[in-house]
Amino acid sequence: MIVSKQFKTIMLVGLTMPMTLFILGVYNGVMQTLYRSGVLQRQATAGINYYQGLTMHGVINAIVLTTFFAVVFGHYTVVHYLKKEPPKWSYILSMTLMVIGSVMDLVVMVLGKASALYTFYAPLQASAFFYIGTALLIIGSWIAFVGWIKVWYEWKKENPNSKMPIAILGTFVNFTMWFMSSIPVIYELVVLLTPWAMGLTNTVHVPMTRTLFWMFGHPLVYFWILPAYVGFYTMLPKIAGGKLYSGNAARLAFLLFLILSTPVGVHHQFSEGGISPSIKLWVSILTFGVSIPSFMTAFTVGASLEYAGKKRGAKGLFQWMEKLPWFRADNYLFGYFICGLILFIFGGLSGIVNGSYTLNQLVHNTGWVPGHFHMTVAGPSILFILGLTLFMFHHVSGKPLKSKFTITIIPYLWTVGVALLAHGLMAGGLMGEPRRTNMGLSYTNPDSPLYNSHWVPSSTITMVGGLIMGTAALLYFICFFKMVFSKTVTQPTVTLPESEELHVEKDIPLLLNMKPWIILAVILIASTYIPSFKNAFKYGKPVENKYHMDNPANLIENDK
Ligand code: HAS
Ligand code: CU
Repeated sequence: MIVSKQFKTIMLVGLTMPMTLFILGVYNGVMQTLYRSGVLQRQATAGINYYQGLTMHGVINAIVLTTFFAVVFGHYTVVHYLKKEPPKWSYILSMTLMVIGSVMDLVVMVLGKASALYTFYAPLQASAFFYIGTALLIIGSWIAFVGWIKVWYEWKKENPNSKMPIAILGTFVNFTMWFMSSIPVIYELVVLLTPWAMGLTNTVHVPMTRTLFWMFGHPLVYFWILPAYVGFYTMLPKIAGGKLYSGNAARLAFLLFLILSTPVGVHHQFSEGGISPSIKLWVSILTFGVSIPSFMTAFTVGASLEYAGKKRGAKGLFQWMEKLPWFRADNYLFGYFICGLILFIFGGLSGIVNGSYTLNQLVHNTGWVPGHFHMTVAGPSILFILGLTLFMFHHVSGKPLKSKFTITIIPYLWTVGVALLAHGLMAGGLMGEPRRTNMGLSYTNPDSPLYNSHWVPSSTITMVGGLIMGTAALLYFICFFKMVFSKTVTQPTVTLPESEELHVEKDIPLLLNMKPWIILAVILIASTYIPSFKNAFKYGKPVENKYHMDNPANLIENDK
């Protein structure tokens, strides 16, 4: 479909701006691995200190880039499937708020006034600009969703007998979950943290801010990955040369995410004393529950790929894997999808280790956790973002994609990097290596009394992985910006590969109506969060708190 000039401009801003910031995000990621392995034995490099860099790495890569992408991909999917642009006011206002919010975040992070990490709960404190900026970014993304809902109702009126396309269901599930789960974080940002950072209140309720953050923080990770799931179900079977094995299974998987994503946030707080063991047990069970839609995805997408391989003449149990379109420059997207899926097998399994209440005690706050999440968010999520950013920019701008060979090998190179990085982090983590620590100042520095030789090989493997990821990213930036700075040659269009379904399946009314699932989601959220907040108030209270940025101890408590 041909799109308007304004829509094209907004889409191109939404793709280019976060990708430019991503350069800084990736740089700070590579620097992390140099600090941790002991290659760098100092507090800061080029005026950016360790925690400032770690905050930029997390905020830019995991909050800014992912939110922009989810919105832009949502616009693109809605236009492709519902054949209508969202209302102009919605996409312009949404993008304006998101850009203002991200610029605010960027400025204070660069000035070193917001080194509170991407999880930003108290007692670490950032500038009020950071909290307001982050709130604007999130609220901007809600406004895009309002525009899509309007388009959906118009489409439904014109097509009363058509089902909601799977890609639209996936996008709407994602943004409904995102809206519900970002209400607590907006409350945290605007009502608790901003006045505290401005000095309008003297106290802050630390467990409360942590619980509110994680009520958002877990659904946030699904917000990163569900756009990729939309791609795995609706695009990958076609790209691989096959068909989607089951449309109903895809719909059920998305709806299960809607009900199970938010109530499990407490699994990030298993080590917190203030939350009762019964809540933790319940959350551990629900966490196993939220793995089910991913296991279903492994089955449905795996079966779709097997069908594609067999259509190409594969025989036996495994030959279909060989017959898939690996390393094909005329089908470069395949690499971005399949590499993400392969990493996610290990990312998902390590997540289940984390979710097991007792095993969590072994791995919590060790390198294992970033090992896990680099195989999820730096795996399928980022690879999908990288692949689709090239694809969407190319179509919406009408500019040619150059360096097809390089674009094709980037995901494979990136995957080798992630595999090494995650292996190093997880192996080190199992030996107790801490996360979020500038180990070059201590544990991996032979001159320090804290030196621990066991963590040198693991952090060195992590660094090699980080350098390979950095190289893949550099190649990507060259290819992407080469396209950005080239001349427009075709009309701006919106088009997506669309997979057909393999079987004609009976319609199941429950899978075609989101309302009962939204009600069930609210009930499940209440089942964990009413008792969790009761606990937070029972065992915690607002405390006075003051910091020096370079000393994360409560100076007021220490003075007493
Ligand atoms: Fe997680 C911590 C549990 C999924 C991200 N997670 C994190 C953090 C992040 C994160 C960022 O329960 C750190 C937060 C922080 O800063 O402290 N996570 C889980 C579980 C899952 C899970 C049970 N996580 C994700 C995803 C993420 C992500 C997805 C980002 C996108 N996670 C935890 C827990 C913690 C945690 C605890 C807290 C740890 C702590 O103590 O701090 C599940 O959703 C995973 C289910 C996935 C599967 C895999 C299915 C496999 C598929 C691929 C199939 C492949 C095919 C290809 C078909 C069961 C779909 C075949 C073809 C060939 C050719 C081979
Ligand atoms: Cu989680």
